[in-house]
Amino acid sequence: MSIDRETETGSNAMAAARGYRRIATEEAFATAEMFELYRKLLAQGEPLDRGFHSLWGFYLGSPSDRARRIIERLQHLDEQRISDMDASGIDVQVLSLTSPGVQIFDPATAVSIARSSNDQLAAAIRKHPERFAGLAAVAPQRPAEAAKELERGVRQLGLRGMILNSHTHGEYFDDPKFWDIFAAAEALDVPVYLHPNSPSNELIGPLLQRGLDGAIYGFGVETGMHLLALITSGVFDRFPKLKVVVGHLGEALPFWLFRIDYMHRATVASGRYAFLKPLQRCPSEYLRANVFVTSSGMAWAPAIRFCQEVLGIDRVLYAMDYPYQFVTEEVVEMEHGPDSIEKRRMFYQTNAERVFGIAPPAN
Ligand code: 1DF
Ligand code: MN
Repeated sequence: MSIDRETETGSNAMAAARGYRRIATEEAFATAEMFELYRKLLAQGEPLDRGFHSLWGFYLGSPSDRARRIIERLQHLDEQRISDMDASGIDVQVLSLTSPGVQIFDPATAVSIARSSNDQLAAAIRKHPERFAGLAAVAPQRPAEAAKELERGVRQLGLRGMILNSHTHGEYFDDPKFWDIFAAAEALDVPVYLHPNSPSNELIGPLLQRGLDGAIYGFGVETGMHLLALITSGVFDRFPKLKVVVGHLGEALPFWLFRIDYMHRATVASGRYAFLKPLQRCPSEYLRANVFVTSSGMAWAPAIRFCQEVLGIDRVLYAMDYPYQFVTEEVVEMEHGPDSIEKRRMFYQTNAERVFGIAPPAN
């Protein structure tokens, strides 16, 4: 029996004893090829994107333990990653190309790196089909080609949806020029994971000055605003079956729902912005109908329970955010306390199986 088979059997046995698998849904990888291009962008004089330089200037330039461990782990798509999963009790990782993925590149480079990273991801999944699933990277710089690459990723490579890393050179997906991408996701019935990016050049100023542009808060400001902008743009009226997955417990939006509903209604009714159009439903209804949230980076039971209460128990999924927040003790956060095994199973396993179309284990 090979080492692979042994660890897969080990993970199956533990999941059976526990009563469910743990599926982690926002888990990052990178390719050597992409990092080489990131290094070239960083070496150019005037930064094209200040957030990119802040984030990747740190990870690819810092001698700190954190940066070096993360850069190494991002590039593991084989036994080393699986041994980290075994050590932390993760049965399945849903993998996606780390942020901003190809969205920082020129259009032609973005298209080509998206394809090759999807091929590399699919090869890793073929080798470890019980442990890995994946989301396609696409180049929004070319929306029609992004739609085609999603289709190839889903139909030919077996990927379970797509990842979009918030803004692309300051452009947001509420712009209808990108909506071919959403049309494709809806038609293929696969989810779009709206993952953070560093705030765009227009948003980042005061955050960067204070060292708050990263995952501590800037990511959430950028990505929560982006999700709200999608909702208010009417994208879910246009694509009512579109499913969007958002990490970090919905980038704070669940906590804001009451105020957003009230103020959206008041703002539209007063005609304050001609372009802010009435929607078929109130903003919170789209969050409950079209959005799923994951617990990436938010291993905190009160916040997770709040989301389960206001969004629904079927809309909150487990995620770790490996390797950026690889903390074994955090994995079992929702296994303390009074929740039933059925509720835990939904959080750790079955919601992810349903949203990402991941087959339950064979036996
Ligand atoms: C960080 C966090 C970086 C997350 C990420 O991708 C990321 C970080 C570059 O801590 O710098 O995906 N995260 O989702 O929280
Ligand atoms: Mn992440």
